[in-house]
Amino acid sequence: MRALLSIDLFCEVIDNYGDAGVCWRLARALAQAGCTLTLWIDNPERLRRLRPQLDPARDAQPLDGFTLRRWRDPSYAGAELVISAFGCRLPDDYLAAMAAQSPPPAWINLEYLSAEDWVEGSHGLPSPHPRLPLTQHFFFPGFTTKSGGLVREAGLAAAREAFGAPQRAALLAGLGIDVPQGALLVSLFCYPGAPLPALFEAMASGRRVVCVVPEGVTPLAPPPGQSLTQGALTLHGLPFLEPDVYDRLLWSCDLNFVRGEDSAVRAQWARRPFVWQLYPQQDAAHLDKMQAFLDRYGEALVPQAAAELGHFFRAWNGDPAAALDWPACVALLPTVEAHAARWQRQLASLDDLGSSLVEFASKIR
Ligand code: TRH
Repeated sequence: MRALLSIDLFCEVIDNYGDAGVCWRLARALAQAGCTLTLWIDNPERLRRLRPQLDPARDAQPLDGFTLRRWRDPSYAGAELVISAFGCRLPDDYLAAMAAQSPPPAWINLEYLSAEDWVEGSHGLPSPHPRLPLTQHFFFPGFTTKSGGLVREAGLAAAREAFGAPQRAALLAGLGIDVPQGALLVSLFCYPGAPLPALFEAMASGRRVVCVVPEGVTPLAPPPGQSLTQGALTLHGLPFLEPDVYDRLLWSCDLNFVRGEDSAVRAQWARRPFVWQLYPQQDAAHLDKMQAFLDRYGEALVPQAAAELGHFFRAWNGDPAAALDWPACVALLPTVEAHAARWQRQLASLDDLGSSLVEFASKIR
């Protein structure tokens, strides 16, 4: 990372855990890299699901190397980089104070993750403020050198490398997960619209599967600590895990169903096969986003495997033209597993999002 910066990062929680999760993860990575960072979040209660040690009643507190503040009348205190996550609007007096600074801070709008081609043309584009002498720049995470890359904190690769069979066994024992010989271990994190009954029915009549489901994902799964077996399928309820534990669960599974943005990125760092349910959008726009990702992800797969994986993704994401073929998905796993490791290496060769942000901010300031 080029230069150490002071950073204000603003996060407005819209729904679910992704807004808070992405911002927390980025804040932690930038703090690890030596930046002095304040994360202003309007809903610290939501972040508490991920970081149970935080106290939402406090206006300011240290967390994971940065300062967490409730977003309430923020005052600009000279940060060199200001990041508005996902287009959130900064208060006028805060903007006026930014504009009064000489030179003004670099100001970045951190956008949602997408593999679509237009991202490369929009990444880094300036957007002058209509009244103030300030310019905001659009910054896109992504999968290519023409984007900002993905959050990859220091130590992730080493931790993943050091996680072998004994660590996996200890993790699963600690979570009360029993995987019989020859069974597939699958983690499930999805939106309510996912075709779960069809998936569970297919799993129940195929190869033995242990499907672990964090609390709050679906009422079809048993509560944390309990299991339910039907045919070849055992559903096992888990608590909502702390992010670093969730990572290790992703590293441990034969297949991970993930959703939204942040869990999908973690599944890619996990080097394991995954199925991604995108955040549902109006007019099925998420299907275009999904296809754009599949086009990139599937480039180095043999065409038939890429087509079959694409078919399963489409069915899982609600494309009525695709049927959910679980046996085909299981048959693909060895091929996709080898591919997932190649894909992870490709992503790891890109600059990570935190480094790209700091580099970009140093250039535009
Ligand atoms: O919760 P999400 O659906 O968040 C979504 C998306 O970010 C979406 O793009 C955005 O528009 C919307 O929010 C507002 O899914 P996501 O992004 O995977 O975030 C979940 C976070 O929760 C992620 O940081 C992983 C974490 N997690 C845990 O830490 N422990 C767990 O047990 C589980 C299941 C998830």
